[in-house]
Amino acid sequence: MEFIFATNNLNKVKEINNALQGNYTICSLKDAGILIDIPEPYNTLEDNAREKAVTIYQMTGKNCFSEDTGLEVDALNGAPGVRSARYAGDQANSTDNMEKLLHELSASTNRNARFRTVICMILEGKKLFFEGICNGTILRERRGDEGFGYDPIFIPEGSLKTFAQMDTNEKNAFSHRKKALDKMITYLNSRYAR
Ligand code: ITT
Repeated sequence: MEFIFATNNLNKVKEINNALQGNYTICSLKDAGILIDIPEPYNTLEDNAREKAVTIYQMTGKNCFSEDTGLEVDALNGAPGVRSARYAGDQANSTDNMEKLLHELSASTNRNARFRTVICMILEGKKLFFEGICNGTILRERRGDEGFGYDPIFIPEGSLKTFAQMDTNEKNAFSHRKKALDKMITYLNSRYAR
C-alpha cells in the first residue's frame, strides 16, 4: 500500500522510511513531482497537519499523510510549539532557532520540554489523526551533528545522548515521529491485515 508523504523535509522522509521497514511504501512530494511549499498558517499542529494532507489529497486524490511537529518548552509556556520552524523569524534556519531558544532559556533551571508530532492521514477520503510525544530536556549547548532542527539541544528521557548524537535507528527508538507513526501503522494493520 502506498502513501504520499506530504512533506518537503527529507530528514522526516528518512526517519519515516527507517521506521516503516518496507511494510508500507511512501512517496515524498519530491518523488511525486509535486514542487510546492504548503503554507502552515494555523495555531495548532493538528490544523497545519490537516492543511498539508488535504492540499495533497485535493491535488492527487491519493492516500496520503502529513505531519506537523513542534518543540514545547515548559519554561516558555509551550513555545516555540507550532512556531518552531519560524521561532527566530520567517527566514530563520535551525541554528538561528536553537540560538534563540538557548538565549530565552539561559536563566532557567527548568529545562523540561517535549517534541510533539501530529500526523494527519487521509485514507480513502477519510481524515485520521495520530499523536506522538517525546519528553526530554534542553541542554545549554549543542551536541552532535546528526538529525536536523533542534536535535543537537534535545536529550530524550532515558538517554544520555542528544538526538543529534544518534543515528536514525536510535532516534526512532525514542522519537515523537515514530510514536505517531506506530499508531498510524497499528490502525492500518488492524484495518487491512488479513
Ligand atoms: P514539512 O514540509 O513537513 O512541513 P518542516 O521542516 O516545515 O517540514 P515542521 O513544520 O513540522 O517541518 O517543523 C517545525 C520545526 O521543528 C522545524 O524547525 C524543524 O526543524 C523542527 N523539527 C521537526 N521535527 C524535528 C525533530 O524530529 N527533531 C528536531 N527538530 C525538529
